Amino acid sequence: MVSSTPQLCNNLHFVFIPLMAPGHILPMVDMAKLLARRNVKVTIVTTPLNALQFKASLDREVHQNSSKIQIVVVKFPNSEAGIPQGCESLDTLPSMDLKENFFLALSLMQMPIEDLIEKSLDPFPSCIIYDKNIPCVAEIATKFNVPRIIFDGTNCFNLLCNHNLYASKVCDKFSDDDDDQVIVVPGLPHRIEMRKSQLPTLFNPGTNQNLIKVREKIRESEKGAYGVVVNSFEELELEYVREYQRVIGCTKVWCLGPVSLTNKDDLDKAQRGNKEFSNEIENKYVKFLDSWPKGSVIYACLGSLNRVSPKQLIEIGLGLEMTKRPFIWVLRGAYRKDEMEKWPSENGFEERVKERGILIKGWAPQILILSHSSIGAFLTHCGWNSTLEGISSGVPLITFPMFADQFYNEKLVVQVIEIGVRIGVENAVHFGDEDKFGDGVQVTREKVVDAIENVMGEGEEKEKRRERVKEYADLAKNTIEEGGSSYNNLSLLIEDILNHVSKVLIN
Ligand SMILES: *[C@@H]1O[C@H](CO)[C@@H](O)[C@H](O)[C@H]1NC(C)=O
Ligand SMILES: *[C@@H]1O[C@H](CO)[C@@H](O)[C@H](O)[C@H]1NC(C)=O
Ligand SMILES: CC(=O)N[C@H]1CO[C@H](CO)[C@@H](O)[C@@H]1O
Repeated sequence: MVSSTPQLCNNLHFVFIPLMAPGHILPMVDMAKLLARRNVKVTIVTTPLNALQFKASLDREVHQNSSKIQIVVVKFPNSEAGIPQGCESLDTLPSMDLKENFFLALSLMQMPIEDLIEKSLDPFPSCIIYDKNIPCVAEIATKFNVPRIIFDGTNCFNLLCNHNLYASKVCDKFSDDDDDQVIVVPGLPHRIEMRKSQLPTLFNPGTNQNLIKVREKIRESEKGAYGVVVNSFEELELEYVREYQRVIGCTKVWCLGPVSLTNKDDLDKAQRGNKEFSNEIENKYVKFLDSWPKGSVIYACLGSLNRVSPKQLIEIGLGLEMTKRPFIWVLRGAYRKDEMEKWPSENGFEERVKERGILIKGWAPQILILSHSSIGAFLTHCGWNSTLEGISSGVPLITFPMFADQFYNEKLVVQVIEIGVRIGVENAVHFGDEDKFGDGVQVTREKVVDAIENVMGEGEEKEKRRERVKEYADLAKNTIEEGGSSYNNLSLLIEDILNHVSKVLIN
């Protein structure tokens, strides 16, 4: 076991290379902390501006827990890739037309990262854990003969759906005009029906040839990975973990989540991902939440990359108003943001709801809010990190998926683990398609109210759903403690790399 070989363990060095986008970096930083707490040296490689985002939280970690974790920065190739200075992450790109440039920047980081590995990382890396969206790491790992492990950022349900759809080629039978037809995802324990447009871009490649090439490269580079680490846990989706492990054969699957539970104390919860977050604002939210009864407040947040049209967002706001229930509504959105930020005051909304509603126009301390006992429902875009944070906090979900893996996550939440209710989104809104559906309203205020009542109201089914999500929250807490499956998987991962390193040494 790990503990019986302390010297070797002392020589282990895991290198993390996260994708520069908050939803991707934060879970990887948490995973890195978990490893460092097991006495394994960890280096997180990122760019200067991204490093600033989690530096405070890491400093505290070093101070309080483990000095075995460090950040090493590599310059972001702004000018070489044609991306404005000051922008080093996917969510701060001034326009999504620059997405291609962003992927170019990632590939340009290959050389500097190789340099770093060759000249400055000590001990020499035992393995690299990286975001699959940075496919050049496959070449780096091959060059240095280091095992590479993919961090995927989703769950095994997702991975299995993609794998089975891809392998069976069922999507090829459907053209884009066939969007009313449902595709049944083959080989799953549940009957999961999807429309083609709701599937990730892998199956809806669009027309940008360069992006299609990038995606193919990513898909290609997934082959030959040593393993996959997943921010999920076996108690949540055991059938799917087992089946995914079975279909991908010798690539190992370690479920290590929910990694956000590493941040136990409130200061860390609030500070996560935001260096400037102040106690004053935190106190304001906590005071508001303290003033409402248990399970009575709605938390609505559609994520940092949301593509919802202003008209649709307004419909959500008016729905929240109609419920007469207290709420916290996070309005940070990437699409036509300025327009939307003016609406609450110009329309009089802010004034009308001021006794029972808080609007957050910037970053929100999501874990801090969700883990407060007065939160009774979470209206979410179903990004995986948010979904998992909701589940881990024992809060039932109202699902409003938009694109990428979000429709899969909706199925998992509503149909597989049955802890949420659909709000009724039918059409995916991919980047660039925001105005495709007329004024962009898919979900009326009445539907918003219905879904909220369906989750928060009285009744046996609703009560059961609330109990179920509380049970999953307990399982989530236990799984990362000693004896839990995620805790065990982390031990097994360390042990596996240790064995691998010793074999390489012997040969
Ligand atoms: C330090 O680790 C313990 C558990 O190992 C955890 O409860 C605590 O929150 C950690 N401290 C910080 C600052 O993360
Ligand atoms: C993760 O842990 C479970 C049991 O807790 C085990 O069945 C599974 O094989 C482990 N995964 C890996 C890749 O070792
Ligand atoms: C804890 C964490 O990583 N939360 C992030 C999850 O993703 C949303 C965006 O989709 C961010 O706003 C959260 O900060």
